[in-house]
Amino acid sequence: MDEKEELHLTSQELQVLSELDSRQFGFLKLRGTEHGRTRALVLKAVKYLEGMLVQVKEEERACSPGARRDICIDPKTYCKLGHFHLLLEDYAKAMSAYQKFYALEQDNWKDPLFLYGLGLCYYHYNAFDWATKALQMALYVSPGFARAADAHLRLALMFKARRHWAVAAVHFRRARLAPHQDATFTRLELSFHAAHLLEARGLRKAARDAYERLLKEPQLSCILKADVCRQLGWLYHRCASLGEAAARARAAIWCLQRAVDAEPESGAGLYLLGRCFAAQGKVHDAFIAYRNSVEKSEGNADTWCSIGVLYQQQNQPMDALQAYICAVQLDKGHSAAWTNLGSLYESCQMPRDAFACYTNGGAAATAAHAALRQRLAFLRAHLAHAPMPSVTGKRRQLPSIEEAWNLPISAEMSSRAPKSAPPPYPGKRPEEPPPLTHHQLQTLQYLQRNSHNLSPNQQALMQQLLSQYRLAQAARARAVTKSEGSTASGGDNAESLAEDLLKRFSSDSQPEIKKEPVTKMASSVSSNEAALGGRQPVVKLEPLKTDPLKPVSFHIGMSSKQILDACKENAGPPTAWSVLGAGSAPPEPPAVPPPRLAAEQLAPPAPFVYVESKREAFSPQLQDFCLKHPIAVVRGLTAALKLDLGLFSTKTLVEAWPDHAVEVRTQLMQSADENWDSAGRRRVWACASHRSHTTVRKYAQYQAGSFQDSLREERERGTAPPHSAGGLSDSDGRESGSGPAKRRKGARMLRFGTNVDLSDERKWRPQLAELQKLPAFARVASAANMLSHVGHVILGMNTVQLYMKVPGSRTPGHQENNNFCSININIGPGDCEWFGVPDAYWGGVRELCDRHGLSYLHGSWWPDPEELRAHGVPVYRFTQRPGDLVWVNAGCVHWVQATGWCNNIAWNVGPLTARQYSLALDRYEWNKVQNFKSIVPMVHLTWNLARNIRVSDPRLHRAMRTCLLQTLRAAAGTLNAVRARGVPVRFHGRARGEASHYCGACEREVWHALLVREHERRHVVHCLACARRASPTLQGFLCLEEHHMEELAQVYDSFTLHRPAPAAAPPPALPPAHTPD
Ligand SMILES: O=C(O)CCC(=O)C(=O)O
Repeated sequence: MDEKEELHLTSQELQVLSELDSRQFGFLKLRGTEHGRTRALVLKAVKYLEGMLVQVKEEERACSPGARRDICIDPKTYCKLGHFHLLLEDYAKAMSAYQKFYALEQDNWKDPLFLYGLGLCYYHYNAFDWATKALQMALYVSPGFARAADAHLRLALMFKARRHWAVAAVHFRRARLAPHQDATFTRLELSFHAAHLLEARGLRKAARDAYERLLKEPQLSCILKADVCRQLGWLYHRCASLGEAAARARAAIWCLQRAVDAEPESGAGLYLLGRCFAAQGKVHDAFIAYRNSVEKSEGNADTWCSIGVLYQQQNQPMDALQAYICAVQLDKGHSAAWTNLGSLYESCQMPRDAFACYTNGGAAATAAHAALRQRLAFLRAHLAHAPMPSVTGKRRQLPSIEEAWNLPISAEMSSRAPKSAPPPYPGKRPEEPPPLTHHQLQTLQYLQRNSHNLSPNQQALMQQLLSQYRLAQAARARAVTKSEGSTASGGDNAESLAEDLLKRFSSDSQPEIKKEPVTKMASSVSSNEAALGGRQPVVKLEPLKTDPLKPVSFHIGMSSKQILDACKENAGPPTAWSVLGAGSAPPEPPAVPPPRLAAEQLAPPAPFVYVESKREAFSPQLQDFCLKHPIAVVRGLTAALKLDLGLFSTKTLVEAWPDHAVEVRTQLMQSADENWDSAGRRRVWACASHRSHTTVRKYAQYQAGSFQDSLREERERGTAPPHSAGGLSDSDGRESGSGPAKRRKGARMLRFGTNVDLSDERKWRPQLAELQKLPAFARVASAANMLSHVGHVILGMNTVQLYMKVPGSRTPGHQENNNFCSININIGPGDCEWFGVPDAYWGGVRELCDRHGLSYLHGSWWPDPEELRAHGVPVYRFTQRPGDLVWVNAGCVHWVQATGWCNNIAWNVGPLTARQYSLALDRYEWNKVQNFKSIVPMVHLTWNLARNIRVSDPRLHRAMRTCLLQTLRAAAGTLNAVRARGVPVRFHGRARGEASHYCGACEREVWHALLVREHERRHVVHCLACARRASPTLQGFLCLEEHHMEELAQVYDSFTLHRPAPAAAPPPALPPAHTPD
């Protein structure tokens, strides 16, 4: 057939192709036979597009520079090509096409179909960081994305694999909330993943209950039932907390046998069954299970390793050796098999080989195994003086490790079945080259042992046998690679399932295709059909559906009438409603800014100011000083204002409200600039703590008891109490002598009483009244504090929180919610030690969190200041004494540890500055990308600020007016969409002090049009995107309007730049700043 004719695309074909993109991935499986026609069409389209691209390139090459070209490539062509390759599961080509689109199209970040496709490619290649970024961006630009369920599930699995439990849970929840018909997985599969998350987090009873609930589901597929039974059986086997040993053993075997029955072709269940039998001493049953497992999935190093263990226990060292060799040949990094081999050699008095095997086990084996480290050290010393084995002339019980490695395995083992048990190796595969016979093997073994002393004929025979053996081995290895994928779930690690599932999720076991797109008659497509060689833009396959409405460009100079009139025509797509302005991409964590800082700049002295009088306390210079620095210590202020800090002492609190709730964090006691894992072995950033609750009275008893204990201990040691200065204060009281040895022996836990809510004005009137004495910029509530304009309580932000501490109590690293500033006063009597990183470097901190496998927003981390400095990130470090106020400026990353016994009080403030507002809004957007709830409703706040204040700073005015314009547009656009679907719209209004609303699905702020639907007898608010995803026609939704449009229009129009009268002469200056002693 003529090439041109072959590549002719009909209008029907174009119509079908126009509907294909990354969204069909997982639904339309073109690899199967079922969709042969569509596959042929997609292949044809790929050929067509590639032909076009080649032609363009050739023309370009032929053209003189600057000459007019008849044909141009629309970047979208590459994107479309990427989608086609993705659907054909040609990931390398898809990736390359998407990368090309990325490079050519500046606004690539606005295209959710591209981002989703790119994310799927990265996911396929296990590039989790990139996949996460692409999928997060797809959901950011299109929260109602049709494939949100799949995107959330993949994000959840990736976060689970990275041990970011909290974020994984958020994504599982969101995947569950997405409409089921949009997903390539079933609800039960999702429940299984969520149950496994519980298991991985160590919540074993909850995991067991969740698995058992799943087993009661009548709709459970066989594959899922096998997964659940396998996981549950193994859980019973591993976890002593799940009951008495014999009952657990029975339950484990029962579950694993059900797993095998449900999925007889999988080796994983059989392997675990073997492990359980072996643990119960049922050697025969264990061998049968292992053998069956090997038959199903020969290439599993875990199984061979366990077989080795069993042989070793049966005193069959040669068989054990060969099984271990099988394991390490399959997985050269299998540290358990190497370690077992080492101990096998030791038991046969072959220390040199033992040493080699232990060493091959690698750092992973020795790091987790103190006895092994000792053994290695011993062997190293011993071998240095030991004679070579050839010198001793002793008969060896086993071949050396080199010999064993080169020796054939399987057939050798076939003649050495454990007594009364069938051999655990697979039979010969017909397609494999014949393995050596037993006699040939023995000959080869003999020749190898005597290789230094062979005649030329013998040499030739050895080479021939060796090459035959290697061919057979290679064939076996090929068969192994083809056989079932990893059965990592066999390991002791509860998280191992994640990787296994990740693979499965992206491989052949996807649910079947739901539908093939129907070939419709083209209605909108033009009659001139595309043909290869036509002089036309290459976007022919792409935009059949374009927005018929003329796009309006909105700007802050427009009046509300102009905006609302324009919105009647076309409010634009929701992607254009960003509060940062249409076309603005969301912020990204900044790289560490140049230039590289010198050593002294990396450890700057903390900005410090001493306030001596009330006048200084109220001077504008004090506020300016604070606003100028990322973090600052203000000493003397509370004394100058005669603040009665005793009102916040433990004694007063107990007298006032003894039963008041206290959240407790149980933490490991450590020195402030170090953070060790719970075993005291490694320095880490992960800052683990266990959460519980108590009362003020009980915590007070603990706090006092802890102090008394410390006094007693010090008396017994005959030294002065370390925390005695100034009552309980200890300015330099870092824990001494914290080497690993001391840590392991003396690891102590402590309890930190945190987030004590002092918001209730009826309960805490005297305390809250006392804080009114502070200057306005530091007060909990003031007209100059943005957070006072929210109009409702945001606990801990525009209300006071109290922290009750014993030495070592830690507040891990963080920026304040939405980058607001914070005020913290140490009530005493002890000190606190603070660390701070300026806002500009927060991206550097986040980068290191990532490297440590920690989630910056959801995780709990305690940075190592030296590591930060080595990364070019400056770190402040200072002591906060009783009475000191610490000012944390917008975006400053900080972490705090008590050195003595003390209480602290803290709250947030928002100075009315452009910097504060922009940082808050930037974080508001970044939180959306990261699926993290912004607890400051920035849109609601912006409108209230516009109602309440006059702004004279042009930067602040522009940023706020942009937000007002964009949200007015969003309000009008949402109402258009709602009305077009016939949804009833009712005025609801806002009650005084009413909390802001958030979408029940995506947790974004819903400011004006609340789409409400009843769910489980509760009315749940949705944003437009999530409502549309739940029901494209918005059926069952009601729209509640929070404001009158006329009022919004009036607020918007009145929000003009204020031009103040010239400033009066400045008041006297503060004394110069010092560094704290
Ligand atoms: O006193 C504490 O531990 C809490 C410190 C803190 O993070 C703050 O006040 O912003």
